[in-house]
Order: sequence, then structure tokens, then C-alpha cells
Amino acid sequence: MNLGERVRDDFPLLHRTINGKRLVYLDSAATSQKPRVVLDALMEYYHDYNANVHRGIYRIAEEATARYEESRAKLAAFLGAARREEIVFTRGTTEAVNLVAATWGRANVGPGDEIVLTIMEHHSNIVPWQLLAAEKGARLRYIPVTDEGRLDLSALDGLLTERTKLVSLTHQSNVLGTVNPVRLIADRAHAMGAKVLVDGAQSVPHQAVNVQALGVDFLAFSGHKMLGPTGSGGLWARYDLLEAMPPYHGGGEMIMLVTLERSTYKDPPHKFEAGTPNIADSIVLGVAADYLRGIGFDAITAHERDLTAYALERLRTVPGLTIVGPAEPVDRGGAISFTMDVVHPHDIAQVLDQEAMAIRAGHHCAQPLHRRFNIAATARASLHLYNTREEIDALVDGLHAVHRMFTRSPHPV
Ligand code: 7TS
Repeated sequence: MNLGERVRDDFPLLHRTINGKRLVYLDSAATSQKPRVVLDALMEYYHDYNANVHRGIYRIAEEATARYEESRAKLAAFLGAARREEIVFTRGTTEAVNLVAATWGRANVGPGDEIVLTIMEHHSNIVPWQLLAAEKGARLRYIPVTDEGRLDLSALDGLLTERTKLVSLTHQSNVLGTVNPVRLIADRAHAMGAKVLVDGAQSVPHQAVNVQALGVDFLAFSGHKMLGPTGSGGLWARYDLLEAMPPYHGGGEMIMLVTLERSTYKDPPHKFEAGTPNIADSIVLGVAADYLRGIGFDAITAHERDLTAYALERLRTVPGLTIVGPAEPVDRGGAISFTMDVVHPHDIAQVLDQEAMAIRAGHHCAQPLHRRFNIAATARASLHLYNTREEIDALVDGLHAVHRMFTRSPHPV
């Protein structure tokens, strides 16, 4: 039995039927399904020890605080961080990138400075930098993408200069599936004195990510894509950077002392967690990380690589289908986007929905990347550890049926 078959029973939602058919969930790049241990841990929090953190001195408040901080420690270990105080809980990748732009960015980026991004970024790693650049008079530059869907590293020499303050790039593309050579780019950026942020939204759920090995300064990640609850996630940053960064939101629990004129702030990470945090979801994110670690990334990555190779091979049999992104299963993950010559991506998704298949169609919050390929939209199937070859077969059969449906002559002779 392969991994997908072995773990399926852990995910109640994967047993749902729609139109009398078993759900085939192929949209994990948007959000992942949750194992029962995650659902149970959420219920346990509200059922047994719901209390605010870092303030009450009674039993359940101390339990909640301990579990919240334990989860932080688990995530630090999960990402290979030097210490647990390097993890700031956020609502996800979007908030983590915005936090860096609004704090480190405001303090360190000035007129004429440059921020280097890539054409394959999700909007959440573009728009915050556009806002900062507009405020500061800084300039955004982009690493181009090749026809195959990989970063064109030959452009790095021209892009990285003494004006570069930050390189911010995705580890794994949510559209192309491409896994980028982050270490290589980080070393080049550091040699020019720039800092490096990596968007781990699509890598942290699927491969062993170690921030020391990546050699970056900031890493943003989303809990809901790594089997955890929505509204959970975080920012990892080197402690010295967090210490030097001004706060993000102002409010309760991030201060040492408040007078009518000014305030002093707590040490990181608390300086960046104003107000009542997302206690339940942040605690349960640690449970999701434990679940992934329990299975092990060796097994997860091998299974997803096998499934991706199988899917890429089988998709070639569908007439008129073009993969947008690397067509070989090398240095790529299981987000597979494609177009079909005669059918709009939304029509593909809608027809497959009738067969209880969930894929996504659209620009996947990566409009500049789609513009690069001269297309408005793609259809995307994205995999996770719980998917199986049978589901890939169902997808491919479904796509053959879509093609037949849209190429059938309306006036049969
Ligand atoms: N970065 C990447 C690479 C992503 O894929 C996403 C979400 C984000 C950032 C933003 O994460 P959030 O958790 O803060 O929303 N990607 C997708 C997607 O591909 N379909 O829906 C959401």
C-alpha cells in the first residue's frame, strides 16, 4: 500500500461523496485537507482549556500559554530554527510577508534601493513590496522565467547590485510547481549585502525545509497548506533581525511599558504578536507539524514525486493539453497547471466538478506569471501526501471526456 492509500483514513473529508461519487481532491495548493488529529486537537482546545494566553495565572490559562509556546518550539524544530523565539505566529504567508515589508522594509529600504522578486511570485509576494516601493521611492526588479518555467539565473548578474536591499522569492511555485535553487540565489544576494526572504507557502508542506540549510534571513509559511487550520502560519526570521525590526501592530501584550507619550516593547516574538493571538489554530498548527514529521518528509517527498511523474506522463495522453511549467518531474513539486487548446480552464474545472473532482482554474494569484506565458488562466491539479494514482487516473479520464465533449461536432452528419 502506498503512502496516499495508507493515510487516507486519517482525513475524514476525503471520504465525502458528491453526486454519488467519491471526492477527488486535487486543490491542495489552495488549501490542504486536515487529518483527524488536527480536528480533535481543535475541539480539545475549546472543550478543555480555552483561555487567553500570556496573562491569566489560573490553571487553564497556564495550560493554554504552555501549549501555545510549545507549538512555537515545535515549529522552530520543524524548520531547523536556532531558537523558538525566531517564530512569529501570523495568519499565514500573506501576513508574514506584509509584516516584513511593513517593519524591516520601512526601516531599511529607501529611495533608489532595489528589491528583487521573480516573475513567478504569488501576489502576496509582489503587492506588499509595491506598496513599500511606492512609499519609499524604491524600485522592484524581477528575475525572468524561462519557457520551461524555471528562473533564468543568467539574469542575476545584472539584477543583483549594491542597490539591492532584498531578494524575495518563492521556494516552490504554486502554478508551475518549479522548485527554485534558493540557496544559490541567497548566497549570491548575500554577497551583494542584500537580505533574502523565501516564500515557503508551497514548500514547507511538501519537503523538509531547514532555514539554516537554505541560508535565508526570512521564511514565510501558511499552516492551512500543511494540514493545519486556516488562519495559522508564521514568519521565521533570524533573531538579530527580529530584534532590530520595529513592531508591526500596536496593542496589548506586545509592550513592556506604556505611558501617555510612548511605549517600550517586549522582546521578539511577542513584539510582533499584538492583541489576543489566534491561540487555537496556532496550537493546532504544531499538531499538524507533528503529524507531518511522524510520517516523515522522506516518504512524503518520494510519494509526491512518484505521483507527479505519473501525472505528467499520463497527462501527455490528453489531446490538446499543454503543461505550463516543467514537464519532467525534476526539481518540481506536485502543482501541475495546464491549458487545453479548445476548452477554457473554467469549463474544465466545471465539468470535472460534475465528476466530484476538485481542481482550480484561474490565474492562481499569479497574474504576471500568466502574462509571461501569454495566457489569462490555467487549470491546475495540485497534489498532497494523501493523493493516489487512482485519483490521477480519474483526472486523466475526466480530461479525455472534457476534450471529447468540447470537440464533438454540434451538427453530427
Ligand atoms: N505564496 C504562495 C507561493 C502561495 O501559493 C500562496 C497561496 C500564498 C503565498 C499566500 O498564502 P496565504 O495562506 O497567505 O493565502 N496560494 C494559493 C493558491 O495557489 N491557490 O489558493 C491560494
